[in-house]
Amino acid sequence: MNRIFPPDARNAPAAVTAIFIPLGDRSPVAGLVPGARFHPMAAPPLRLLTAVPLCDGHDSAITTINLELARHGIEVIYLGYHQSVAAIVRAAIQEDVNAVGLSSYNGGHLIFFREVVRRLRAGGGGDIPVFGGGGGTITPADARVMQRDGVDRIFFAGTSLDRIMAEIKTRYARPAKPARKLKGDRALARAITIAETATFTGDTPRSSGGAKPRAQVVGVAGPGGAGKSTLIDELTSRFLQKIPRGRIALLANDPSHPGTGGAILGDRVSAIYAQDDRVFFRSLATRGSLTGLSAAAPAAIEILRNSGKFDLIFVESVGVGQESDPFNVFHGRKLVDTVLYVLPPHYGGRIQLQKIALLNGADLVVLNKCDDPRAHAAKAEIQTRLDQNQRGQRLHATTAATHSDPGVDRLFAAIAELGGLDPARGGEKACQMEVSP
Ligand code: B12
Ligand SMILES: Nc1nc2c(ncn2[C@@H]2O[C@H](COP(=O)(O)OP(=O)(O)OP(=O)(O)O)[C@@H](O)[C@H]2O)c(=O)[nH]1
Ligand SMILES: [Mg+2]
Repeated sequence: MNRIFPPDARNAPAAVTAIFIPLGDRSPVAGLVPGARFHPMAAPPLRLLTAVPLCDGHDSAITTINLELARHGIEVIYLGYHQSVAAIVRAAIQEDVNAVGLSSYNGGHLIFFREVVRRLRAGGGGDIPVFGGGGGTITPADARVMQRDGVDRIFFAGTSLDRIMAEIKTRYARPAKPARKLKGDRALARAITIAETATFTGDTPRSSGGAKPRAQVVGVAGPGGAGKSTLIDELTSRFLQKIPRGRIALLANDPSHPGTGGAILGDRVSAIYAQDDRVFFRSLATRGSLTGLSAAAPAAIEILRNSGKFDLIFVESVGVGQESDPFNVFHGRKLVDTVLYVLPPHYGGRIQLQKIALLNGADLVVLNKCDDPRAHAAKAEIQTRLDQNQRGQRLHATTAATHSDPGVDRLFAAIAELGGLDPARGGEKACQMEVSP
């Protein structure tokens, strides 16, 4: 069965592309945010979560707002439309955002916003302000009721984008302080925020110390659009099926815009299986790091590993180039236990394959998009390239766009075997799966 994507999954890449389009004097090139630069900066960028509630397909307003936020140097984690209260609250807590912005046109705003505030409070995120808008569907009288229910701010029809941006920047800019009272995923999320801030301001992030590490960390790299996020999501579904009592963490790196410093962190949009409390998903913007990972990724990996809460951790790099080595395979200490390199069938030809350094260093190599007619020839070409390495690397062929692809099953089995995923902790079948095709 083909994967059923939230329809907005198609919008996320478009939105990312759109922030690169020159728009006259509003273009990043023309300096929409004068003086925006990555280093040094007094404060790290604001991180906001945005979404549209359940039973609401009006996403054109939030798309406009998202792009404007990114142009103003803000990092936006966009969840998409038709989102439940539970999904919004889980994401807000795991992403440790400065605030949650909702765009609601379905008429259910009084109840929906109140429920988000209530569940945030119940889940340890009561300090995360909730704001939003819905054009003329939210009246000033409604807004007064909503504010009494704990909603921070409603922006009405006719408010200029400049005013909205200025207000968001002043209202929600607050430094993330270490908070000892935080518990569970919020405490973990805050530790990552602190490490991210420390890296950004040039301080050395503190090691989290803590419990005995047991997680297997798998770094996933590959060119932009190869299907890394989709594949990780399908592997997450295998984990949830095979290891019923385990937990999995996903650390998704996405690029910051070099001109504005803003970002639309879109990997979460295609993470269908992250809607489960056994999945911890955290997005990181690269904030000027050109390695393929945020400079805070090593600290974040250490925090997740040392938390002792996870059996498996996937770290997704941004789309990487031929010489990239995001997980430090060739120099110094490898950042992850296993490196998985994903290629689509349209990589070029033999010469391009020769140039991809990570094909020498990867533990697992995947040809994804095997539903593409070019995959047949690509399989033979890549396997020949791997044979030349004389490391016994075997190529995995997957079609991550389908829900029950046997290639993904085999890949998960290989990962489970490499990481010694313990079936006793959760699944009698976990390590009995077939490893070879
Ligand atoms: C565009 C539109 C559509 C488009 C949506 C396209 C899309 N992908 O979003 C289409 C044509 C598809 C559509 C369909 C429908 N629509 Co319609 N739609 C509108 C319309 C004309 C504009 C909404 C809009 O995007 N405005 C642009 C934004 C940028 O401006 P704004 O709304 O003034 O918002 C301001 C602030 O509130 C703020 N803001 C808004 N959100 C947020 C969020 C954050 C975080 C922040 C900071 C600020 C902010 O930004 C703006 C700044 O000035 C409104 C009517 C109207 N004039 O509002 C109806 C309207 C919302 N639609 C309506 C209806 C009924 C429908 C349909 C059910 C119609 C039908 N029978 O099929 C469907 C449902 C679609 C669905 N699946 O949910 C009704 C809703 C009635 C209600 N809730 O009581 C409205 C009000 C029209 C009406 N008067 O009847 N719609
Ligand atoms: N045909 C086909 N499309 C796929 C497959 N896997 C993923 N896709 C599609 O490829 C596009 C990119 O997928 P992503 O998973 O976002 O790719 P990515 O490598 O994470 O992209 P970046 O994070 O932007 O580098 C999406 O439209 C997916 O639906 C596949 O096996 N076959
Ligand atoms: Mg991705």
